[in-house]
Amino acid sequence: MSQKVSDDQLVTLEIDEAVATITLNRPQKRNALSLGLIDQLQSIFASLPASVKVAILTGAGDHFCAGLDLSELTESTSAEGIQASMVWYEAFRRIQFGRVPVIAVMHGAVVGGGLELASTLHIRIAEDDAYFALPEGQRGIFLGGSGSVRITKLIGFSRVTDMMLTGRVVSAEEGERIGLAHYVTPKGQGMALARELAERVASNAPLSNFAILNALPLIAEQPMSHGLFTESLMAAVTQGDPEAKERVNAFLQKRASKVAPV
Ligand code: 1HE
Repeated sequence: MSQKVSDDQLVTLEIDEAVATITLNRPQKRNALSLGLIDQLQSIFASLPASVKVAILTGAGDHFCAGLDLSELTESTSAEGIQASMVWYEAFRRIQFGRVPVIAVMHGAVVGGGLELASTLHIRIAEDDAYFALPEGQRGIFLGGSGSVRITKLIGFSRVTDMMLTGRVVSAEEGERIGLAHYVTPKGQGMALARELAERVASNAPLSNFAILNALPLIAEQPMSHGLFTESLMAAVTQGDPEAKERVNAFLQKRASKVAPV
């Protein structure tokens, strides 16, 4: 589906049946995340029609995202900095704990706040020219878009410490190995894989996808006894749904696909 994009559209949206493709659209600034862009991103996620079951998020141009728009820091006070972080946190919370699973297709720079955004998303595909870095130390600042919580959950605080202290750049391949990406594809093939995965995600029962997005991260933070109790409740809710009954019967009656080896 083609569309006309105006200059003030910092994020674009295309919908093809159940799949929304959302694109950071500020390539001249390497998709740097200004507060205006974060605001548009949040609005787009909030306004997705019910027909959309999965989203793909990517960046226009040669890079996924160059992180925080550093031009916003030149005049800002510490108090304004805290407020800006709160805006990012709220936008990212709504994306991570939303209705719609989001698949990232990353290429070029995925740095600073761009990696914080990526770590908020549910499935991450890196094209083989993608690279990850946390140059906050070099800029004299600190993670401020949830990275010290979300990125450390993905790769551990020790690796984040190394990346931040040394400015180390992590390749797509290493990123996949340590957990920054789930998949690596050759350059230009990330969207094709994302569409294939999106179809699979969209074919799940909506209640299962809800549980994966909302219960799984909460359970991961709970002590074992609480986690197991929460899991049992979520399992019971999903199992009791008519859609689960139909899907289980379909398998038992040999109407559903089997799990096949790769
Ligand atoms: C920017 C930004 C930005 C580019 N904020 N304007 N992030 C960083 O420290 C990464 C900074 N960016 C870079 O290292 C490079 O720009 C890239 C490796 C991403 C891309 O390089 P390149 O050669 O393709 O582009 P460029 O020539 O460096 O940039 C093109 C333009 O984008 C240029 O502006 P112009 O007016 O001279 O054309 C750049 O100034 C501009 N630009 N990146 C503002 N980030 C919530 S806390 C999170 C904290 C962080 O994210 S810290 C990490 C910030």
